[in-house]
Amino acid sequence: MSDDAEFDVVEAVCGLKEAEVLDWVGGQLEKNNPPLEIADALAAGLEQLGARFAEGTVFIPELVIGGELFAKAVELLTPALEASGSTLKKRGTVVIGTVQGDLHDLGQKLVAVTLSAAGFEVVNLGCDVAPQRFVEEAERSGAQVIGLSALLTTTMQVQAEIVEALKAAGLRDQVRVLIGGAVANQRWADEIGADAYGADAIDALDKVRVLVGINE
Ligand code: B12
Repeated sequence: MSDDAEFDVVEAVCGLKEAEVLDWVGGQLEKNNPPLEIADALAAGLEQLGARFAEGTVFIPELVIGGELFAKAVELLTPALEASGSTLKKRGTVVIGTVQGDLHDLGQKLVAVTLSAAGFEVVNLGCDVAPQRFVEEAERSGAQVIGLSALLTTTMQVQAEIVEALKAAGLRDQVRVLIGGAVANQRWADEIGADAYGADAIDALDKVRVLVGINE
């Protein structure tokens, strides 16, 4: 992606400079830069903000404002994200959500809009979603895939609970489980018996395609 050499978007996100960041997003869209690459650059800013939070140089209010800033930027990107994909809603259904106890929903929203743009029907349950809710929605919607997001070490265990809840409901053979979020990885997916792990929105789309058997 071409970039304005003089503008450091990571620093601007960390500095919570909303107007400048949103202007930059508008400029990137005008240059027809790929919306997911723009989102990645913004996410790198949030990651840096998170690192500063971990080392104690920024605090919760900054994380909240950073999250809101990211959400506004993604709103600006959404039309371009949607236009970049097919509009045929017949490739399959994905139920997605952030697991119980976890309020981080920015990443899963980005995954949801990417899947939707690529022609999947997406049921987004939001954040702090109880295991039973995923089970009920998988059954109701006849989804082929459920996507589970977790960003906290304390909530990743809920991903495992949901795999077990699907088994208990007799649905495990009908629905594939895709996990993601900052604390997830392939090893964790293997350990809890999930079908796949997706590192980011593009990877999530690739994995969903494989899970539903689309080869293109
Ligand atoms: C913004 C933010 C918040 C905001 C969230 C706002 C919101 N609406 O989401 C607020 C302020 C609410 C928040 C609160 C907290 N946070 Co916080 N937060 C962050 C921060 C800075 C950015 C997260 C983010 O949105 N990134 C941008 C998105 C695009 O990236 P992403 O979520 O990772 O998603 C991508 C991939 O992971 C993947 N993906 C995501 N979901 C899914 C799902 C599927 C199915 C797939 C395939 C892929 C996938 O694709 C996405 C796109 O690329 C992170 C730092 C970090 N490095 O992650 C800390 C971080 C996650 N938070 C942290 C903590 C500790 C907290 C709090 C406990 C703080 C506190 N003491 O209260 C609370 C917990 C609240 C709760 N119960 O959930 C820690 C977690 C540490 C840990 N390992 O447990 C982090 C890592 C910060 C840090 N370095 O310490 N936080």
